[in-house]
Amino acid sequence: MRANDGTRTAAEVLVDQLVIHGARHVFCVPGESYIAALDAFHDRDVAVTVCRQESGAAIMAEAQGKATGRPGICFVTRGPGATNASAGVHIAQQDSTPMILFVGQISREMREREAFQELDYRAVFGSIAKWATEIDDPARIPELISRAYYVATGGRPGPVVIALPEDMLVERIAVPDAPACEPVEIWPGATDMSRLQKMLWAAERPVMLLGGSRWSAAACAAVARFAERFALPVATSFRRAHLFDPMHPCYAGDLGIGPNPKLLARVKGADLILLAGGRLGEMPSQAYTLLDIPAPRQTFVHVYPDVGELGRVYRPQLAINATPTAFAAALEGLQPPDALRWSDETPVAHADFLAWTEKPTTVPGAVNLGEIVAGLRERLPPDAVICNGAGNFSVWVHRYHRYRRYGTELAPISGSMGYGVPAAIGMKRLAPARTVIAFAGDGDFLMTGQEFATAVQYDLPVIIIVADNGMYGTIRMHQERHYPGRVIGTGLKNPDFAAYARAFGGFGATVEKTADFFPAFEAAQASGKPAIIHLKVDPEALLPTISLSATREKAQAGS
Ligand SMILES: Cc1ncc(C[n+]2csc(CCOP(=O)(O)OP(=O)(O)O)c2C)c(N)n1
Ligand SMILES: [Mg+2]
Repeated sequence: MRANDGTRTAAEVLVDQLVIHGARHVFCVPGESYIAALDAFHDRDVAVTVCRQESGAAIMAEAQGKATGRPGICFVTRGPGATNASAGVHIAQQDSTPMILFVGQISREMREREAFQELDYRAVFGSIAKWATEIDDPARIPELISRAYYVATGGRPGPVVIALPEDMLVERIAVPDAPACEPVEIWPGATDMSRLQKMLWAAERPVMLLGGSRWSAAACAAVARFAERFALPVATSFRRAHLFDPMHPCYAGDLGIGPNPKLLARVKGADLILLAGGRLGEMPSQAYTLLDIPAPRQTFVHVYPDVGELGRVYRPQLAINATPTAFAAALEGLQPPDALRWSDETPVAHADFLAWTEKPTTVPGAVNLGEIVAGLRERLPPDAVICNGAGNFSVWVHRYHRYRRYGTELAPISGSMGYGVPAAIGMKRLAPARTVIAFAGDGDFLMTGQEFATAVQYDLPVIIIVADNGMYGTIRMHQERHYPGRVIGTGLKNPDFAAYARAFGGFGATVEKTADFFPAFEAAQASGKPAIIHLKVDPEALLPTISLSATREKAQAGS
């Protein structure tokens, strides 16, 4: 109950700041260390989602941050709560997602004795968060929460970790609120844009690559108009395919894991690369082999919202420090040259993409994940959100799904297993009317599968498709490549995932043939419950392009 004397507890001040800055959701696992903050949510218009493990809670918050561009909020307890949540913090860091993790902390007077679950959060999160701090003085809560929002959303977004001493949270204070944070746009200069125009006018074979965060539906639409006016082939970076409509005639494909070799050749052969928003990290650069480091052979234009990234790996001819949203708006002012020398090539690039993704390859076994993903294209609304974690199963998802709208892809750039299930739950909590699907591997699913209970608890009918091949397939693949036939530590004995779903109060179905998937999917939708569809996938179906035995034989033959 709040007092009427103009004072608030520190916990109340904290929760009021979150509301002012726009937080409407919080994901948590409770702990006695921050029970005063939990209580302060009691009378506020914020949906609190209680989770089963802190990694799930942190990933749900990260997924909301990814989906909205505003910090996802997570509360966990000290020590083990914080270390469990670190999984989500690392994802937010690598994926450039705004997020704030609040950690209950021991009382101030016990510090430095290694009290129960005591950790130094500045030290623990120092290298994986954008900023880690502890609030000692309740009077500074408005200032520090405002700063946390600016840090999490500004420049290249990322996670902030804030420790809250238990005794601090119950202190009473009279302090004014801070105004709401307005994320800072960084506009490209007129000189930058005219230099870019000149470079495009001089180009013969330009390619645009899109990646990173800080986009919006409007920015993606502006880029699509720019691409159209310049007839520019556009590719998307690893797990950022939703930034450009794949059916747009300028779309050249997805630079992810196992990309279309024709796309790689096109990027290598380009004379100008315009990289907007992304970092061209290890995955999209194919282990840093795509461009020369530090000086790409191509004319390289890098647009990024953090100067620290410009020139860090690739030395750009033109570096533009700008947010993707501002840069996309500025593109409207560029004029195409009279003759678009590359315009005959753009339809070829798009045709290469269509040919690569149109018809799934045949794979060993009765369940073809490619056909399932491709079959869902026709059945899903264009705003359906597709989530996934990490594993070879995701190669089929990224190759055959068509992310038609901005914000329809929630996938870990950081390659963190266990991402898809909590991401789907976080997304469904945010947008209950949208269709939300998670693809998971058998290994991937059980890293955070207990959050299925959270989906049931909050009545969130997500559909989780588990591709069960009885192994940590990706690692088995690397094993067969490097140590053919020497299988160790990669086999899995799995539960009946459909029965698991039913035991939690959800819908479950098992699919052993591709054709049985679609009726099972319809039944899952009709059930109105959170659902798991257990796909029995043949372990021989290692990748769309190669079987398990062929991988082994190739390695044994030394090729
Ligand atoms: C949290 C985490 N732990 C370990 C890994 C290393 N890893 C990458 S893929 C993979 C196996 C994935 O297995 P599964 O989910 O069954 O998918 P599959 O490859 O079999 O399709 C592992 C262990 C990782 N990426 N993330
Ligand atoms: Mg597997």
